[in-house]
Amino acid sequence: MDENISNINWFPGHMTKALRMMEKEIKIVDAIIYVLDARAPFSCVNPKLNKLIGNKPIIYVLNKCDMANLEITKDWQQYFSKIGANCIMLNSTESGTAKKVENAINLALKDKIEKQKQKGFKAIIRAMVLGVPNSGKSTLINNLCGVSKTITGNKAGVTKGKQWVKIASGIEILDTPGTLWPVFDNNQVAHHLAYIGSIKDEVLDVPSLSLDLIRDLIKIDKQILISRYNIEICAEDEPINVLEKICVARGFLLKKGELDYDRGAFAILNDFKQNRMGKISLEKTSDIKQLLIKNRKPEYENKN
Ligand SMILES: Nc1nc2c(ncn2[C@@H]2O[C@H](COP(=O)(O)OP(=O)(O)O)[C@@H](O)[C@H]2O)c(=O)[nH]1
Ligand SMILES: [Mg+2]
Repeated sequence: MDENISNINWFPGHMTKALRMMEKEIKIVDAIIYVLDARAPFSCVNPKLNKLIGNKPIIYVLNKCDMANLEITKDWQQYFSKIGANCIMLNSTESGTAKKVENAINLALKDKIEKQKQKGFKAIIRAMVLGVPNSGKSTLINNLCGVSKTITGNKAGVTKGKQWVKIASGIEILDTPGTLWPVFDNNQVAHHLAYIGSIKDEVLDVPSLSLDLIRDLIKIDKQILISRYNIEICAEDEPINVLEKICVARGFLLKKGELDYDRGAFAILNDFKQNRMGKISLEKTSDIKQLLIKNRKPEYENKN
């Protein structure tokens, strides 16, 4: 798997184009809303965006917090506040909750708004929404608007063009297409991004990715798989044995009674994506040291 995933072309031309668009638009932006999937906040930070963001204030959103382990997400929020970063937990699909983001923007830009007021202007605040594909950027913006102005979908790369959206309180928001980065120097990051649906299935090796997911889930808590598939897992089981057990339990069989590994692999990855295994966090704050490798300091480490 490690070999495969580093050879995938997940950086198609439209992402280069998107980065160019973002480079241009970021000049007029006052703040960044950085949408992270709460299940894998570390992996969602794009190391290539550090330079682009510069010193603009960042509001980190731990989105999809309804899909992650609540205690672990709270730890992440604490971690961010300890390093002086703005961070909020959010379920963007719950209507009205994105007000928290609006409040955070107003707070982060308090001085600018005040200065504009003193000059007799009504401040217009512009914020750019960044995040890997499928992290919930468009859903968050829809929530802020109260209507479906942007297109959302549970598939990497649904947002393509440039879309400025005015939200009620004098804040304009730019949705951006999710961007990844050309080289993953950390395989764990690549795996996590694949599990959460940021990398299109079409470019992934689904069978071997499913074995990685099984291995990772057993590490977190083997009960997750035992309960979901009603199987037994013994200490000597390799991921492939677990996949076989899942195929048997689900009746994924081919004509001659052989196991349908492909179908089993697809089911596991899909079950995780659809949150059918419960609230699972792939990354804890205590894993940071393990996940950090040369040249991949998350940008929030550099803040303050
Ligand atoms: N459960 C849950 N689903 C979410 C949340 N935010 C987004 N989604 C779902 O995630 C998928 C991708 O969302 P989208 O906004 O298109 O992601 P984008 O690619 O970052 O713009 C959609 O199916 C959304 O309904 C959230 O906070 N909780
Ligand atoms: Mg989108």
